[in-house]
Amino acid sequence: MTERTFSIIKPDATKRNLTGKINAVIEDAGLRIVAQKRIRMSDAQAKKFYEVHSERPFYGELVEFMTSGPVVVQVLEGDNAVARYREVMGATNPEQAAPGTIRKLYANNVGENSVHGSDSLDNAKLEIAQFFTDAEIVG
Ligand code: DAT
Ligand code: MG
Repeated sequence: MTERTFSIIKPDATKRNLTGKINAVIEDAGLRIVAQKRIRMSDAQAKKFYEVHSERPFYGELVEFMTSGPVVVQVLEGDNAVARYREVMGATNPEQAAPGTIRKLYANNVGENSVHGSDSLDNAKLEIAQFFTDAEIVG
């Protein structure tokens, strides 16, 4: 089934000029970038986006990291895009990520792990709506 998922290229990756390389992995995997913009996430945006992790010990560090530099927010479209992008990203901890995945290739560590991808179709819809209007998504 054709789906849309939400992606973020995180500050550790934009800082190392890896946006194009990561986009190449995404496109080579058969996912289409149907919306994309480079933004600086505000403290309020990052806190809201990661609210589900607010009780975790790394929440403060995570919000600080996500606001530490530019990010590229994206909408990806394709067959089973939510699960497919999770595969392409690799495990949260790059040490556990499979060869060829974005995190294996580029992540610094479990915190600075280069990319975000939605973990369910429902969350994808909510996350896309936090950063894009319908008119900004061109399929
Ligand atoms: P994912 O990004 O693979 O969906 P998650 O939703 O469990 O992983 O966590 C969200 C982000 O929080 C993750 O990409 C990086 C950070 N994070 C997760 N576990 C962490 C840990 N043990 N130490 C530091 N940061 C962590
Ligand atoms: Mg997650």
